[in-house]
Amino acid sequence: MTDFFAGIEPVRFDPEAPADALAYRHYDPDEMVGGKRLEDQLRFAVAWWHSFAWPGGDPFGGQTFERPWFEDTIEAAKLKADVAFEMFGILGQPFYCFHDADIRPEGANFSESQRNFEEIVDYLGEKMQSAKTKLLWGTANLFSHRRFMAGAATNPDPDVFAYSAATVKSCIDATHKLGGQNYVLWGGREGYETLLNTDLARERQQAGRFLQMVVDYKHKIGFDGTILIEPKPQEPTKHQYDYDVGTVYSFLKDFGLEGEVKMNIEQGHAILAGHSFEHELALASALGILGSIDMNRNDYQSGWDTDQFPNNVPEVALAYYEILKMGGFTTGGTNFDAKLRRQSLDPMDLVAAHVGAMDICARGIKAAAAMLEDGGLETARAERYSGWDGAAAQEMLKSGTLDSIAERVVSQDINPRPQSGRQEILENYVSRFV
Ligand code: XUL
Ligand code: CO
Repeated sequence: MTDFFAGIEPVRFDPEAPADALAYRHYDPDEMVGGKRLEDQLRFAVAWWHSFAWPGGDPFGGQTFERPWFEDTIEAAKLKADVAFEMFGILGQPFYCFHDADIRPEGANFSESQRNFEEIVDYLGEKMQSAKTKLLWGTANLFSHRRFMAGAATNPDPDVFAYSAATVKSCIDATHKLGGQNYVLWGGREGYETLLNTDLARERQQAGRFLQMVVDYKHKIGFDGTILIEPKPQEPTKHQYDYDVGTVYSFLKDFGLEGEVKMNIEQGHAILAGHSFEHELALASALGILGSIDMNRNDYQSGWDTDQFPNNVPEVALAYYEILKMGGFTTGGTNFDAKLRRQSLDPMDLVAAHVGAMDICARGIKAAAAMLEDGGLETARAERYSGWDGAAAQEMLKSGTLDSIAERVVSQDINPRPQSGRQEILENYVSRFV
């Protein structure tokens, strides 16, 4: 036991807890919601990087957090793992996620980094034997080290492509070994700062080949988790190739991977792309590629990826509505890719942030389940499109031609009568649940 969380007890569901007590007031893991236990429906995960590796910097200042494991040594990495699993014990959430660089010290070369990584992966494996926490996904950090400054798979230098391929291989191996349920690729620097020095067509080809290699390797080693791409339009690069769900889908089609790869959709990234979270979820669901979510929001004033814990029930409810509508998560879950504000120095801040976020998600998904069960939105949608249920409309869609349709418009004097979209009525409806 470390003393990092000294005095903080495991958090329990207690809707009657005193106002200043740390408790889940809405998240009861055993409550049945939408036909499943809430824990199995939400599938919460803690992100290693923000919670245990991030030092609290911003563009104007460096580290604000002082953590006893902030050293690049194996001993410190093990201490960090001890503290992480202590927090998992306090929160009781079922999953966690990591990048290679979050958990191991960087070595002098690839082989040394790999040895460090393997040692810590084994350490995590041992800890997981006595903890209930499982691995939702692993991923490779191909964006922090300076070698990746011009991209990983899309780098102009083939040696960086090779180094990245070796790194991803080792991260898939580790994810497989730890029983991870997904493997995520977020192309943090797979994009460009300026087109003046960029061969966009070539970089896109490299990214496609890289992803084909990832999928081939997954099958080769028998990893049956889901490969997920996490779209983001920009930051850190000015333009990122995995811009949004629609862009990534056309990329997958281009490289024959649409049946192999799904999406990990992050709330804040959707907003950066000029969409709502529910738009990205609804589109991915319609395309059959909705896999998992990163449930962290941006500050709407700063317009940047501030990775804040969720705190807005109506937003969260509309997101879970799309997830429940598709039948819920399979291998995916709700990862808090969220960091504290840099003044939130105390261990208690870290625990309270997750507890609050889990409660917000519980409220959101319960509202979503109630809306889905009530069926008001689906009935309204069905009514709005009911004209398409008729045989003539279906026939037109299937085998109509512009000239045959034009003939019918004239012969039947088709003269459309505009109908109300009933937006305010539907907004009032949603407000009753959230
Ligand atoms: C960055 C981001 C990443 C990915 C994993 O914006 O979301 O943390 O989730 O690499
Ligand atoms: Co993310």
